[in-house]
Parts: sequence; C-alpha cells; structure tokens
Amino acid sequence: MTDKTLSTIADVLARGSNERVRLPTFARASLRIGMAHIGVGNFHRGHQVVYLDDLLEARPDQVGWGYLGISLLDSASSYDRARAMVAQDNHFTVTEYDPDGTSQSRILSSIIDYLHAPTDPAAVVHRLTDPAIRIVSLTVSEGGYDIDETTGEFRIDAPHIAADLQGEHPRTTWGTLVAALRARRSVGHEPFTILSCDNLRSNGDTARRSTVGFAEAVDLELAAWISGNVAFPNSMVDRIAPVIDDQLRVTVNELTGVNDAVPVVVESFKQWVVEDEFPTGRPAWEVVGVQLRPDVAAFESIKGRMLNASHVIMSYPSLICGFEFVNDAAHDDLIRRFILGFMDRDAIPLITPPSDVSLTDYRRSVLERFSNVALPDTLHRIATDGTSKIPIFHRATTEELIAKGADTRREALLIAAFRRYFDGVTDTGRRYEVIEVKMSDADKSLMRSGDPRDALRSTPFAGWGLLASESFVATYLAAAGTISQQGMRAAVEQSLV
Ligand code: CS2
Repeated sequence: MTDKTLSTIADVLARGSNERVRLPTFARASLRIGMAHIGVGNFHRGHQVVYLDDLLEARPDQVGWGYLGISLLDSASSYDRARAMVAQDNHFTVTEYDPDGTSQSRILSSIIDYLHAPTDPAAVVHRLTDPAIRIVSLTVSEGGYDIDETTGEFRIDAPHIAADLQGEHPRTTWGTLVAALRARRSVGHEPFTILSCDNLRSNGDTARRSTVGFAEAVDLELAAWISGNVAFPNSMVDRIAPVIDDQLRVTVNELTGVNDAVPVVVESFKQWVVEDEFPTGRPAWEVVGVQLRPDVAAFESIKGRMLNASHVIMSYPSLICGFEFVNDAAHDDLIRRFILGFMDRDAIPLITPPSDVSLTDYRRSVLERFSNVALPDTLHRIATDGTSKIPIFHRATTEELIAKGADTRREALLIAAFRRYFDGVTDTGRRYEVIEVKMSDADKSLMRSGDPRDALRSTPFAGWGLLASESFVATYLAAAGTISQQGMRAAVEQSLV
C-alpha cells in the first residue's frame, strides 16, 4: 500500500535536499563494484553498508569499493526483498535510534547492484569471477556455516550441501564461493578475500573450515589451493538491527517521509573489529572507525559471552513471562537483575579482556542498549534459532562453570527455559511461533519429551557432557520443575537468591 503523503526514494534524491532524511554526499555514478556481500539482510544494510557510505563520503578515492549484493535464499520474502531493492535502485533508508529516543535517518547508496540467485542461477558465479571483486563478505547467520557443533566439522552430508554437490548451479553459500574461486583459478585471476560478518567464534576460521570443507568434496587440489591462497580474516561485528514488520515499516516511513519498501532500523551504537588480512586490498575502513587489530578473538569473546549471551539467556524467560520487546523486559526489575546476575556472576569472571577494554563499561553498555526505549527489538527475534545460538554463546561458559564447581543456576535455567519455549505459549497465555529450522524432528521430540533430561540429549546440548555432571542435572531439574509448577518468574527469582 502506498501512502500518498510519502515521497519515493527517487523523488527525494532528485530533489536533492530534505529535512527529515540525510542524502548521500558522494557521486553514486562514479562508484564501481569492488566487494560482493552474501546475505543482504537488515544487519548488513545497517552495519557494513553504513560504514561504506561513511567512507565514500569521507574519501572520494574509495569509489572502487561499491557493493554487489547477493541473496541466495529461495523464499517468498527474499524474492520480495530483491524486487524491492532493484525497484529502489538499491537505495534504502536507515534510521538510527539513540537510547534517549532521538533518531537520525539517511539514505544509503553504496550497494550498486543486487543479484537474487534463484531468479538467475548462473549469474552469481559469473559475476564473482570478475577480478574487480576483491572481497566477498558474508552475513548468513550463526546456523549458516553448517558446522557440526559436536565435532566442529563441516557438515558435508547435510541434505542441502549434498544436493549442492550434485546440482548444476550452486545454491548454498559454500557451493557458490567454491564455484567462484574455482572459476577464478581456472582463468588465472586472484582469489577474493572472504570476510565473515557473522556472530561466531573465530568467524573467519569458521568460514575457512566451511569453504575448504565443501571444496574437499569437489576437488582436493582446489581445496589445497583455497587453503593456501584465500584469506579469511576474523571479525567482530556489533549493532542491533530489529526485524521490520509492516507496522514498524509504516512508523519509520512516516518518520522519514520516504516510502521505502525495505527500510532499516538500528541502534545508534555500532562496532566493527577486523583482522587486517586482506592480501587483495581493502577499503580504508580505519578512516570511519573500523578497528583493524590482531586481537579480534578477545573482542569476539567479550561480545559473544556478554552481549549475545545476555540476549539469549534473557530472551526465553522474558518471552515466557509475557514480554514482547527486549527493552520492556530490560526495564523489569527481575529480568534486569537476571541479566546483571548472569554477567557479573557467570560471564565476567571467565573473560580476560584486552588491556584497553573495561568490562565494567561493557556491562553498562549492554544494559543501556537492551533498555533503548526507541528500539522495537523483539524477544522473538532473539529467541529464534536457539539451536544454533545457545551452543555458540553459552557452551563455553557453562562448561567452565561446571569444571570450576561454580553456580550453574542461570545456565541451567536457560536450557530449562529453552525447553519450555517449545510449548509455543507464554505464562500469560499468548501464543508465538517456534522457529527452529536447524533442529531435526527427532531433536524437537526430545525437547518436548515429558522427561526434562531428554532435552540435554538433543543435538545442541549432547556434546556438552551435561548429563555427566550430577550437580548440573539436579540444578536443571529443579529449574524445570519450578517453571512447570510455579511459572517462569518464580524460576528466574530462584536462580538469583
Ligand atoms: C542477537 C544479535 O540474534 C541474536 O541473538 O543477540 O542479533 C545481536 O542483536 C547482534 O549480534 C548485535 O550486534
């Protein structure tokens, strides 16, 4: 539905100035493609594209680094997104909300072309063969790396991977990257650098494992060439980017005065720490605040074990208590104490930060960001795909707490709450959709089994050795019992006394 009081992006750009939304100050026509990005979701558009637009405004000599956006997803929403992006000539608005509720909107302009692989299956590999593309970055989500959490190996026999090894045109991230690298090698072009921008431990090393893992099934020599010649810098990315539903789209378009089919909303905070391993060159990102440093792992550990882990551990209890938004839950005294209890008592004692990072400041910023009243980030977004996220953000902390004989009540509550989440209904009677596409039906049955111990046998948790710790099992069973008999609030309270 088009609101007649709103302008199109093209009109706003043609008019050349606007009170409500800032326009790009660089000449778009001079941009050339130097990077491709797979997974052009809200996060990519509200994070990496913002950095690149900032850079192009600061440094006209960076015009060779424009983005080619790529979507590999064959879903109705990805067709819609692709059509919308192309119809807007890949421009879109981004609105940044400060914790005090003020906001700034702008139009971003550094994605200059967009390919939707299912619409044109041959095009992606063909375009990625262009030697002008020197970096391919990725936001394909935590579960998108097809790594077996128990063994740490690439899941070569996962059905979609196995299908990709047979098919004519690749459909997965790894099939696409390997086909493009193979084509470049065969014509003597340099490989591109692969830059993961997902929330994973050592995301570059993980991307290497997935890419090389796929290549090994194609051609061992090619796999060895990729291993020896392709750089996979690790990076830590951070910015909260809520899901945009119809209502939020209307709200933000009213704010900007622009009729954008695919607007982006983000918090004002952003951070990007990247290992400087780009043998084929990179944008001058340091000019716009990207931190290029070797100790990315330390940053990623802080972020994963504090911010993402706090998100995950508060999301299931908060959702089940009846909250819909992260900020409402973060303003609730009990949930706030739970988040702080988790960070102070469980997470922080196990982290060694770089000397120039203060965990006290970090802890404060996590709470402030979660409490941002202007940011409509849903608990449901955070809760989705716990199958992938809980092991990444909680396994190490839980295992280390068990090994130290420390208090595991909050970690046990997390797993008990995740199990309770599969009921699909809050303690207040509101229904929600459980979206766990990475979990097998057999595992879902274990989560829904009448015996809470079965959840600990499911794939996401099986490798943690939880059943071997009597004290953990007792703590976990107590949490599950309280949740079912007295409700979630009582269980959260008990994890803190
Ligand atoms: C969230 C992240 O999905 C999640 O679990 O914790 O999407 C989080 O908002 C971002 O990592 C913030 O950088």
